[in-house]
Amino acid sequence: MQTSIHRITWVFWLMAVLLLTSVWGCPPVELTLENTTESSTETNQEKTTEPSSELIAESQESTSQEPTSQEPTSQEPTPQDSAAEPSVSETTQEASPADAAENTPEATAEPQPEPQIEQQPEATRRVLKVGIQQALKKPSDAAKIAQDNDIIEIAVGLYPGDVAIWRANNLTIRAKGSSRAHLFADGQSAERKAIWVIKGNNTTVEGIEFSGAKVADKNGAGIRQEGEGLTVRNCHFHDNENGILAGNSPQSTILIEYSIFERNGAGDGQSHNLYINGIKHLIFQHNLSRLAKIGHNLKSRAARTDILYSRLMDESTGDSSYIADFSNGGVVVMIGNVLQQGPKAQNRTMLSYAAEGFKHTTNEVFLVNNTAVNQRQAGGTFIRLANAPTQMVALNNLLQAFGTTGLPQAQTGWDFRNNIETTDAKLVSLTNYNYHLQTAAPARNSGVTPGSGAGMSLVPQYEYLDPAKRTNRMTQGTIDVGAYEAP
Ligand SMILES: [Ca+2]
Repeated sequence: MQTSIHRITWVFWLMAVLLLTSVWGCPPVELTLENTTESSTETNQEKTTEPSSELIAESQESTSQEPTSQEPTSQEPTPQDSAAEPSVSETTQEASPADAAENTPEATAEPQPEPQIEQQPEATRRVLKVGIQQALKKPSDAAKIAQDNDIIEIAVGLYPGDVAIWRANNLTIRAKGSSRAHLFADGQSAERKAIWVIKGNNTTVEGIEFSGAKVADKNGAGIRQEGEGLTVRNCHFHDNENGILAGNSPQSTILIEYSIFERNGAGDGQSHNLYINGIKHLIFQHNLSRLAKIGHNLKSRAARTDILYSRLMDESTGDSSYIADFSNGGVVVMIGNVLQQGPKAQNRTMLSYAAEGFKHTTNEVFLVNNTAVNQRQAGGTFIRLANAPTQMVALNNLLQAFGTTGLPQAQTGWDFRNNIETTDAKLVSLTNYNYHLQTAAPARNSGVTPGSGAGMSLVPQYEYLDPAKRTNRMTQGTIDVGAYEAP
């Protein structure tokens, strides 16, 4: 008797709940479950229908045929951000570890070519916490349920064998804690491509260490970027087949700053510390890229590539092919970098331009206040122009030990001034790669004030500060030649 009364009561309450649910809609918890299910279904479908390495592949690496056009570009709708919200460049100033000691760089009114990826104010964004203390134990747990505009905070520590596909837009994925969260591939990969495959647009990744990515086609990457728009800040990519591998995406801007790339490369010459395919704009600033294995320390097929205030070096043991390769030409801006070609470099060329022919409408080169040292005994060429750009500007570059193969012969209309090519630039230390100037260095006060080009001021604002930081460049009399102003 009591049992059947309980049953009737229970049925009554169940009906009441069903009625309320149909009036007011599903409770939030069911939404989450739905998304999770949908997301994992997608994953499975993709895994079965998408070939593991549809893109890029460097099979065409050294040929002049059109490479890499089959990468699907991002088709996601544009995110619905409000125009009034803070841009990523503002966030940059807050988040960078190097900025605390700086004066305000904005005072120089430089049109820094940074991407304007707009994000919602942080307070309005959902935060997913990841870590052994949390419900979400691993980054991949968060990736399965992440929705547009989420912030994913990953407790620092080691996450071996955890790989993920990020599909939502406007994600900020960052380490929580005083060091980096380390994602060691440990034999695993997402879609047989990478530790993280990023398919969403406008993703920001901060404070993550990626290592050990290896896959069957030897293009295993720390990050495989397939969406449109990416910011990578304060990350470390090492001992992968590629640090970052980005597919063709003609409207995409990628900003990489305060990050370290080392010992990436499968050793086949077709995988690199970082390999950016046909995007709109790559901005690589305040980074360290060293010891790429047989491949390049940086390879870009972007319509425009800015390499600013960074250190790219083979050092004594590195056997990279090029320090930087701009295979399809485009606009290249290099300001304030320290570059070194080591004794074990595979190729005599340090910078290679348009070796696979032009692919973009504007092809111009701007080299300003860089310091480059060749230590390859068999000789080194500072820059090889396989196809000549329509405009080239080379000002205040300091080149040591390139012999007769430093800068190329300037063509009519090109602007080559105040470059110093010497066997001994009197740098502070070659063995420690400290390219500041000695007191007697001829580069002191020997420069010319750079004007503007590529839509920006070419005047150097910063200096590279080891490792992967920056400091303001002082003004001290006439501008010095090279990447550092002497006090
Ligand atoms: Ca000076």
